[in-house]
Amino acid sequence: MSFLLTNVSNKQVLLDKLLNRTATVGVVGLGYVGLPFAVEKAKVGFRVIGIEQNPLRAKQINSGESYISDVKSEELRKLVDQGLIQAVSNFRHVPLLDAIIICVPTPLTKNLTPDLQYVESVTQEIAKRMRPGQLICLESTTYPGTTEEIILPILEASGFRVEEDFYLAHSPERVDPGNMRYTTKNTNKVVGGVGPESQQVAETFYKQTVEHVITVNSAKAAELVKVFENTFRAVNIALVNELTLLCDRMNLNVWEVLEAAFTKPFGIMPFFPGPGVGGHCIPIDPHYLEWKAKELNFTTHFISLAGEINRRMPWFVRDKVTRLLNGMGKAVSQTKILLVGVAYKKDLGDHRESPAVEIIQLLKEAGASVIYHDPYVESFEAGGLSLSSQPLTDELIMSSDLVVIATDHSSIDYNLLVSKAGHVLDTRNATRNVSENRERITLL
Ligand code: SAJ
Repeated sequence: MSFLLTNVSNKQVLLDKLLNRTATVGVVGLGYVGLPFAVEKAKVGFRVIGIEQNPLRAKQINSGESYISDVKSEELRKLVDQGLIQAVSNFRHVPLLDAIIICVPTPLTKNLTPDLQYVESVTQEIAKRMRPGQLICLESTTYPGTTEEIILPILEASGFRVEEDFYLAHSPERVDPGNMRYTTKNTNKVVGGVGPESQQVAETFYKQTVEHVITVNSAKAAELVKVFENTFRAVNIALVNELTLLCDRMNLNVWEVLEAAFTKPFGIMPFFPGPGVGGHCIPIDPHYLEWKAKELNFTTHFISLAGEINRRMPWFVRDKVTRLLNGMGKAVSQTKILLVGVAYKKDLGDHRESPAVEIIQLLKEAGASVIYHDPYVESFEAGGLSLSSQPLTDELIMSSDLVVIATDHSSIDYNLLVSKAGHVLDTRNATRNVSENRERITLL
């Protein structure tokens, strides 16, 4: 009888706390997923404790300073001042938490295999301090099976039992950094519990802040939903990148072809070529599925091929630069190249996995002197490079043998850039509205 009562009271107590917003929510990892999530939970009245391993970031949060462009500091400061958000750099508060949401990075190793070290280490820390009546939910993108095969055993090593003492689910993050239309609050959220009790608790939790919660029958299904979403993008981006390589050989303008193709009012979706695929999602997440499929003796051809084509693009850009300079009678090793944009996508300052960094490396290896301008990236250290953004002056543009547009930031005056440049290689069709001096522009 006592077991039955405990079980019913565990879940009911937690559900009541979630419904009346008296629950304390823990968010492990206050990055581009965790911090917006923490703010949304605090805005509806939950007390949120962010567990952020970087003490500098934790300090910034506690002083109401946002380092994520999608979170405004004044909004964060208000919630911190109300005592609704605080950040710590340890796991001491775990026993106080009713819901613990894991939003840590899931990178790849050098040979494209999943690196779950952050997920495993935070789960270990939680397992040491967990208590009955808690919901643990993984939001990090990962291969199907991670929640049940990796997280669950670590948590149950504590002696507690899932579905009875604690509840476990996966709810993939769906954050499009810089997207002002779709936010953490209004983006449909998929939720999959490891069992019916966990499903009910997780669904109740997310319904407190997300307008539409979509439930699937397992954590594994929820994990696959997300990896499919990113694979869908990687494959379609690779398709238009491959078309770009073919159009280069056919001497056709791929941008004109695609623009015309996307006038079809049904059965197509716009994707555009680029200098490669950056960010911490699209170039990475599909390989989590590729790796897991191999365990089942299954080859995910589309993922492998898409990755191979997308990773080829920086090399194609270097090849195009070499041909352009050759046409000017200039050897790459004797030239000065100005790269405009190093962020992995427009109007953001994130340069992680950015193809622009690899393009700089390749051009420097070919002997070129390369400088960059990016209004969002003051300086960066990556791939053995340590560079700072140079002011985009007329002199800088005119003194460059070639300008390469690698990121199509909206704030750049492309008319002015082209009017001052000797020649521009535009890998993003950022100059599509430039009408004068078109002869100075080569598109990818
Ligand atoms: N890219 C292209 N051509 C395209 C679209 C994108 O070359 O047509 C490049 C971008 O320049 C960028 C990379 O691909 O380097 C990734 O672009 P992205 O638009 O997918 O942006 P992410 O990775 O910041 O965000 C994506 C989300 N984006 C969208 O859905 C639009 C979404 O896939 C995920 O919610 C998110 O990753 C994530 O966290 O998984």
